[in-house]
Amino acid sequence: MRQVASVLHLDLDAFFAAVEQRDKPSLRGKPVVVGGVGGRGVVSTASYEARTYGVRSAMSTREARSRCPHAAFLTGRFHAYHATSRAVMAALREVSPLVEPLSLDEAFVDLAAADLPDLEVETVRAVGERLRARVHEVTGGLTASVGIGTSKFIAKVASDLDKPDGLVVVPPGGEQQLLRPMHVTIIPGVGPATAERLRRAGIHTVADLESVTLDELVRLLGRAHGGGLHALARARDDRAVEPERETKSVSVEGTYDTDLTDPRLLAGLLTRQAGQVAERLRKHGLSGRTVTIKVRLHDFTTLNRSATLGSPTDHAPTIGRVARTLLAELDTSDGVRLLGVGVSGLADWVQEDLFGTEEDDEDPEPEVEVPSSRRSAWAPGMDVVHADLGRGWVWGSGRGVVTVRFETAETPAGPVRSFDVTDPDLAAWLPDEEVNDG
Ligand code: TTP
Ligand code: MG
Ligand code: MG
Repeated sequence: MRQVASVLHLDLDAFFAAVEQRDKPSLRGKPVVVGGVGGRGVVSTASYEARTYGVRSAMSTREARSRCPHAAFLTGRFHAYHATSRAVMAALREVSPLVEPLSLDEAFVDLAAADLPDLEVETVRAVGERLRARVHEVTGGLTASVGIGTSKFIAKVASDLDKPDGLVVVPPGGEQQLLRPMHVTIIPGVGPATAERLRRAGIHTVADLESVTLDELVRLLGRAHGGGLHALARARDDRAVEPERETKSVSVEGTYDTDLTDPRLLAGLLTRQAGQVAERLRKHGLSGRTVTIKVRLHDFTTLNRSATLGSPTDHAPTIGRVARTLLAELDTSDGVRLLGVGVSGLADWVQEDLFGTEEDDEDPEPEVEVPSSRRSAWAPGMDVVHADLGRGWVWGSGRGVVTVRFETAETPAGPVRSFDVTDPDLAAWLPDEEVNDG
């Protein structure tokens, strides 16, 4: 715990839903639910308008539909979330070089490394307010909540206190007073199992926890865990803000209209993607040691698996082999809707002699044809472009008809038009692929 409130935590409000409302003006101020829209789908997040009906992250979409039937139910647009996240992280790095992203919408910023005259409460509060305004600006209107305190623990607790669109500074010395009435699950590392064990011992709040001796806690939870909780119950937290290493990656991914289950098809797709990644690595004169696959399952859970090689590669068969091995370790029997391959930890050189003689090792280009289902090809929320009417998004589809609302972040709420699902003038819209950071 520091003597000054110099750890800042920022978390965007209703992140995926807020991006959807930004890009779909007709949904601003309305209930929006983002997640799996199929029968077994799960909610990723809900706009605050939808939360008033009790819709929450991780709830089944079926349950969400029954609680808020008039909400817009959208599948995710990850390219938009990634681009928005990159803009936010860049804005945070304008404040301090020490930024530790925790997820797409959340990061710690170490204000002690920022160029500030002092770290008084009023100074850091002003920094927090300026940062929130800057995030609003670079994201095209998203709001963020900020917490500032003497440790990561306190900053993170604080950013949640006045959500959405809030800022809370916990002044040095105010930590324990803040934590005492809170439930023990506020403490990082106290999950349902630990909370249950504490409950049986009559410990509910942080104040209860604070009154328990170290010996007793160690007896209850073991040395490491008990010792950690003893410290955190007193707001003692010295974890440093650890900036992300600068890693670059090249990746290729595809999303599919139907859940793919055939293992040979999946392996074939990975092989083809590995070839595309290798081609792009070569085009940019890059190579990398870590091969990653990304798999989104039928229920919208996304898995990333990676393996690190002994030396950098830009060799398609090597990338393909590693990717297929990683996939074989996952249970994909219920179907896959997104598959991707990436290479990261990039060096701008390849260890020449390793691959120079292996050209005849190329895997043959696999025959892969992805089955498409007309019905689900137009997922609600996805971006489309029409030859005459321009850009819009899929409002819904069924019975051979797809309905599109023609609007973008830069337009007013736009008109709705319906088309035959096979209309050649209508196509999915995606931003240009790029070699991306992170
Ligand atoms: P959160 O920051 O936890 O949630 P949020 O930004 O939607 O809402 P708020 O912070 O205002 O409470 O998560 C960020 C994004 O991560 C969220 O928009 C969607 C995604 N996510 C999931 O896909 N599944 C989940 O279970 C959770 C919690 C989040
Ligand atoms: Mg958030
Ligand atoms: Mg978050």
